[in-house]
Amino acid sequence: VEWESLYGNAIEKAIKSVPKVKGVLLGYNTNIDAIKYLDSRDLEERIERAGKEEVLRYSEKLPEKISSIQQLLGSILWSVRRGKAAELFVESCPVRFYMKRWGWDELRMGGQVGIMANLLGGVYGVPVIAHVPQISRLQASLFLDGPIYVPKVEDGKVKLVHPREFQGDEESCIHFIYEFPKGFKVFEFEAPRENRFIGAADDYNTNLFVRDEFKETFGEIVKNVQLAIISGLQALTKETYREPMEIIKAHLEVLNEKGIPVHLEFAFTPDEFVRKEILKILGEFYSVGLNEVELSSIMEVMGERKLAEKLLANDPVDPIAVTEAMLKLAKETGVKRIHFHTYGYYLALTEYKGEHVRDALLFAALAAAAKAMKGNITSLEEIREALSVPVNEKAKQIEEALIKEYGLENGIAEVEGYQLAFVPTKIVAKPKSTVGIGDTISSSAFVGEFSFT
Ligand code: 8BR
Repeated sequence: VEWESLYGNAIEKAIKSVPKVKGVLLGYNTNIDAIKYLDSRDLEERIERAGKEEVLRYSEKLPEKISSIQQLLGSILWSVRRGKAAELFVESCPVRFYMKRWGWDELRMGGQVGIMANLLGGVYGVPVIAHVPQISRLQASLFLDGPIYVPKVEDGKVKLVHPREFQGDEESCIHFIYEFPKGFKVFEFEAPRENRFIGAADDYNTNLFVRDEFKETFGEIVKNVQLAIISGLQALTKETYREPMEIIKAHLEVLNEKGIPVHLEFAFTPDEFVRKEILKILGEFYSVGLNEVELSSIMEVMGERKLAEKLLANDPVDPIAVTEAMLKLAKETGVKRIHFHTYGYYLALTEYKGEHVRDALLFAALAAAAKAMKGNITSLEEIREALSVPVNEKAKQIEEALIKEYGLENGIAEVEGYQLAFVPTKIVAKPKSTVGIGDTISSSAFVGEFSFT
């Protein structure tokens, strides 16, 4: 297959069609990411001051949540010692204040809704209506210019305004991200690889708080959109899922009644119980986006142990196992479109047929490569530059396997009545950043595909 020429066509098509999409609803998670690059001397001094013995204890075993400075510093040290990522809720206000005073080196838009709003609205020029649980000045300042809106209710009427125009004096939901490089030294410890610890000073996204505007005037708000993307369910637990799940179901009902396709961006959901609950409502969604870890975690709660293991056993991920898992998921839930992405290739299993599905994946792969290259994309046209990134060599064996198993042709096959679309991706050798690439891939493919029909 001439992938390069298919790539060229896909981006030209996207530049023409994507800006014509009339509106996308984005729910529910938006926060502020505050990134702090750790300094060993500073961290050691803080640990000494807080009491080394107690801090070291928490670096052996993570607390469930953070209620003291010793727990905060111990949890950071836990991550450093293992080179592992971890995220904990910061419950205590004095600890939140301590973190704020400690400061940050960089502020970034966080939460899938925030990231997608800036990409779709700020970069692609597609009007978006975003759910922003708390609109503080800091939060509002992280939204790009462009057709990005939040609903504001005045005298019982909904108006759509840019988050900065909302002039909310609400809380800041800050996720403090403490980053360290490989070899980072604290006392006698040394980080085996680079990673981060996240302390979430955020009472809203962690429980999937839904604003009154969205509860009371949802029918009104969705009059302005053709598509919807939902995310943020990953934060829920067995204890907190009940109320938000009811709200989501009600929203899905309204969206489905109006014939608005809804995509679920499935991020890794640690609580197995919640994963099962999500599985129960997946059929109400038109589409779902996930990676290999997420697909494997779903197979696990579906009782497909072997398949779950297979999905994580090979690098690159075995595409036959992925297809089997997607078929199981589609048949079990009735979801019409499953978009799988992994390092090196993407697959889409759809109930319907057409090359536009594959072309949207190609557009998404270019957007991902452009983002990896630049850290941030500033225009749809700029994505063209990613055409220069070579197509992943390792994807050849993946394509071969799919040709042999399913008779794939030009990246498309028919499998048990579904269409399977495959694309090899472009991999940037030295990425500037990989934060938010998954969200870029999923939202670009979903909105792109819709614009191509
Ligand atoms: P998740 O965080 O949802 O797994 O999304 C990350 C995705 O980013 C991967 O599936 C992979 O396709 C893509 N990606 C990564 Br990671 N590094 C990349 C790179 N250097 N160039 C292009 N895509 C990349």
